[in-house]
Amino acid sequence: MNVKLLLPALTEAKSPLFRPIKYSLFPPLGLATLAAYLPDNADVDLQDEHVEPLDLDDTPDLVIIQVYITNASRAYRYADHYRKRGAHVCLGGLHVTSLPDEAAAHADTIFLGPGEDTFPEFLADFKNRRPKPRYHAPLHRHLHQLPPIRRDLIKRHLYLVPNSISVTRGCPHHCDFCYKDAFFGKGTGFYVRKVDEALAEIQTFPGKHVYFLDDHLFGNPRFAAALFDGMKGMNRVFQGAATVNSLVKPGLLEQAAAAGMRAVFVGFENLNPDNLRHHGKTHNLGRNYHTAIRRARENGLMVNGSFVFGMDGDTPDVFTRTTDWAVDRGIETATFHVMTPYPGTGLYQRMQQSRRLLHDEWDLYDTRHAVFQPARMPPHQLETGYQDAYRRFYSITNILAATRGKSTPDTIRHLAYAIAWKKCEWLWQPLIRMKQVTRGLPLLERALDLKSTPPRESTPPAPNRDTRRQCSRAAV
Ligand code: B12
Ligand code: SF4
Repeated sequence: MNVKLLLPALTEAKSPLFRPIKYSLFPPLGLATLAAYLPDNADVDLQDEHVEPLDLDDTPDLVIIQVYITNASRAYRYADHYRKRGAHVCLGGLHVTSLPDEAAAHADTIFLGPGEDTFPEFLADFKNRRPKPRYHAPLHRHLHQLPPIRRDLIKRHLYLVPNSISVTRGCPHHCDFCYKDAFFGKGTGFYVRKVDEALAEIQTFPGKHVYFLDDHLFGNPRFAAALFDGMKGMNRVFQGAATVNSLVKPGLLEQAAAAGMRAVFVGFENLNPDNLRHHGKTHNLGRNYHTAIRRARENGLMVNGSFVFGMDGDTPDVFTRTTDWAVDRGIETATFHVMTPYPGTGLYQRMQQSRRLLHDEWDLYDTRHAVFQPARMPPHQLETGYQDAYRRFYSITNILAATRGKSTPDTIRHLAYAIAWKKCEWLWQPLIRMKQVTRGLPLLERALDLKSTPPRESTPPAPNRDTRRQCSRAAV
């Protein structure tokens, strides 16, 4: 059997305005996970359009396509193409789960939810020539004794971060703008691998660096503690995501740092507690954002703060207030998003009911465009404010300002990391073109692992006027 696994490029990834490095970071782990269930004698080809031109001139028996919202139109085109060539086409992933009927028009079989149970069931049916048109993930899920992910199918040299791994699925929380509840539905919404199996997979990685793609690496404290314990002495440096409240609590953060964690992605989302409450981000409420950042720094971790603009309480000054706050707090890197109501989420339903959605051009649901009517500004102001926030946060003046009060090693690390990420397209683009991007990995490892010491001050830096105004309203 010839099997083709495809990750079509996100539409924005093909725009000349976007930075190719962002799309050359992670290999298609979901597809490599599914490939593990294929029979040993299958001839398997995995292609990721973010990093290579697709070869569509073949005639596979089975085609597996992963669909995100902004690659949906491409995914459907490729699906139609292969169906015309006689292949059995399977579509799955976040967008298919959100809008199954839309996807079903382009597929022989669609899959709703995670694929660990449904894909092997489909393969058995396919072998018996009785494949169903639709498979729903069961309500009770686990990740025990997964077959080894087919990492041999991943072209490691095409990615900056080939050692990426997911040791959990989902998240224990329920923010209404997030894909999480839409994808996991009423079934188990947060579950973890066996620690030994996760550690065994990490052991196979060459080099030092590991990137955990999990939504909340600290989400199950017992699991996380055992994982970090097992990683101690492996001589790894790693990055992952955690929530504000998990960083504020003593214990896990210290263990993570001792095991090699050097950077953490944190969803601050918004500085206004009314906004957080409105969107169900209750685990951020009443938490001290400053304490989370200070504790991360004291434990030698850099912070990548994630922020969402366009919530109903956001007025046009939200952009400068947020960037000033992030700079004042010394955050190393920031990711900004225009709030985007993904189909299937609570936010989407509310927007639809109140007729605030502007259109359903999924290509533009990329967190860079305003696809709904914001409450307190016109849509174009939300988009330009978002763009200004990036420009402002990553201006050389603000990159330097954000290092204020840091030790020399922390300052060097901060500058190396922020500048390499945002100011070195001239370096990344030729490396990507020459298919040599992995050469950047030792630099990343070294930058992450620069020895870090606690900052000189442990009190919050004096807020500027805007920030003080914000903080008096916010529980941060
Ligand atoms: C890596 C990643 C990316 C990569 C994607 C390319 C790649 N190589 O995969 C890059 C960097 C390009 C990216 C970009 C963005 N991302 Co992103 N990303 C991720 C991340 C961290 C990991 C994905 C992963 O590998 N998961 C692990 C594997 C095992 O799971 P999986 O891929 O989902 O595959 C499973 C199932 O989906 C299913 N499945 C998938 N396809 C198929 C097909 C078939 C046939 C079957 C049977 C099953 C199946 O089975 C697999 C095994 O269970 C996730 C967070 C997460 N924890 O998943 C966010 C995530 C997907 N990203 C997200 C966001 C918001 C974005 C951005 C908008 C961010 C931004 N502002 O730029 C953009 C654009 C996304 C878009 N347009 O839809 C959101 C959700 C987006 C959404 N559509 O709802 C997520 C969920 C993070 C979050 N918690 O909010 N991202
Ligand atoms: S904490 Fe993050 S991953 Fe979890 S539901 Fe909220 S936004 Fe989604």
